[in-house]
Amino acid sequence: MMSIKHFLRHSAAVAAMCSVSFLACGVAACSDDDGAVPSVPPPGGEATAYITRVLDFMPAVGQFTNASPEYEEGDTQETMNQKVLAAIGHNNRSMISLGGYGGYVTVGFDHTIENKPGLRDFRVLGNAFHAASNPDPDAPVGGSCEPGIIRVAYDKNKNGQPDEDEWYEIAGSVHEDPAQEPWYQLAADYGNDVNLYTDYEITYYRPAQEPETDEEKQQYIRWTDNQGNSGYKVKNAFHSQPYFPQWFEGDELTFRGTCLPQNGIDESGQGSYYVLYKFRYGYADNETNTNDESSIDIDWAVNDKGQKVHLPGVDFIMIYTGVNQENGWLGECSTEISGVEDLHILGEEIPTRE
Ligand SMILES: [Ca+2]
Ligand SMILES: [Ca+2]
Ligand SMILES: [Ca+2]
Repeated sequence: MMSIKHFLRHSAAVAAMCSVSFLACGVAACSDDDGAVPSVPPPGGEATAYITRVLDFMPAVGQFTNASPEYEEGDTQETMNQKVLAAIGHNNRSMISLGGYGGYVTVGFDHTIENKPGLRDFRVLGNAFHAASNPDPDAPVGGSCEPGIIRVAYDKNKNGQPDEDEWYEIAGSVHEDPAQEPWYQLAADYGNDVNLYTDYEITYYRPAQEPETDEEKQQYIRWTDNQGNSGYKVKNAFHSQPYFPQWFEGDELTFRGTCLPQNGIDESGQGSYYVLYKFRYGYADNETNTNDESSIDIDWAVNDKGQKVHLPGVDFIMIYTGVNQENGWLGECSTEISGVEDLHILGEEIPTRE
C-alpha cells in the first residue's frame, strides 16, 4: 500500500477543481524544490522568458514514462526534476512526456509572468501536429492533439512556493462546453466518452513484474477510475522499458483533476490511422507551437466553482494530461511538453479571444 504521504501527494497534486485540498501539492513543492526562491526578477539582471525551476514531475503510466526523460538506477524525485529542467528549461526545447491521464509537471520562472489586459501572456510548447492525410476529407482539424490541462499559481504570499490556495485552472474550450467542439458528434458517434468530468480520479496499480507473453502485455498495468471504469494499460512493441514511474515508491499512483472528452478516432476503420482532434483553445500540446492557439491568457483562469478570477500574473504553471484514452498502436493519449515562454519578455503581442 502507498504511504499516506504518497497518497496525499499524488492524489492532490492534480487536484480536483472542486473537492480536493491542494495541501499536498505545496508539500511536494517544498520538499523537492531547490529552496524557497521568490519568483521576482533577478536583481540587476534580466528576467528570462523561459522555465528556470522544476518543482515537481510525476508522469502517469505511459510508453514514454521512464524514457522522456530517462530514468536511471538510483534516480530520485529530485534528480528526475533536474532532468526535466535540463530538457525543457532555459529554451533547451527538448521533450518530456507526461504519460497517460493525470501525469503532470510543475514549473517556475525567475519572475512573475505578467497578466496584460487583452493579451495572451504565455505559450506552452508541445509536439502537436495536424494530420497530413485524414481519410475523411470533411473532418475538422486534427492530427496528434494530446491536450494537457493548464493550472496557474500567483505567489500571493511571496514565499517562493505555490501554496494550496494559490492554484487556478485555465478554462479551455471544453471547460465551457464540450458540444462546441467541431468533432464532438463525430467522437460521440464513434463511441468515445465525450463528457467533461470536473472531479475525475484515476488509480494505476504497480505491476508485479514486467510482462513477457502477449497476454501479459495486454494486461500490463491495471487502472480504475471513480466513474466505474477500469482496464489495463497495454505494453506495446515499440517501447520496452517499464511504463510505471520507477522512482515512485508506492504501489498505487492516484491522480485527480478535470478529465476532457476523448478526442481520438480511428479514421481508417482498420486500426491503422488514428486522428486525435484539436480542441478549440486553452490547452497544452493541442495546437502547433507556431499557432496563436498554443498561447494562453491568464484571464482564462477560474476558481473551483468555475468562476473567472483575475490574477496580476503567474509564478508557477502546472500541466497535466487531460484525456484518458488508448488509441490502438499509437498508445495512450499523453501530453508532451518542450518548454514555456513568457510572451511579454519575447515582445510578442497576441490578442486574447473575443
Ligand atoms: Ca492577459
Ligand atoms: Ca506562495
Ligand atoms: Ca503529443
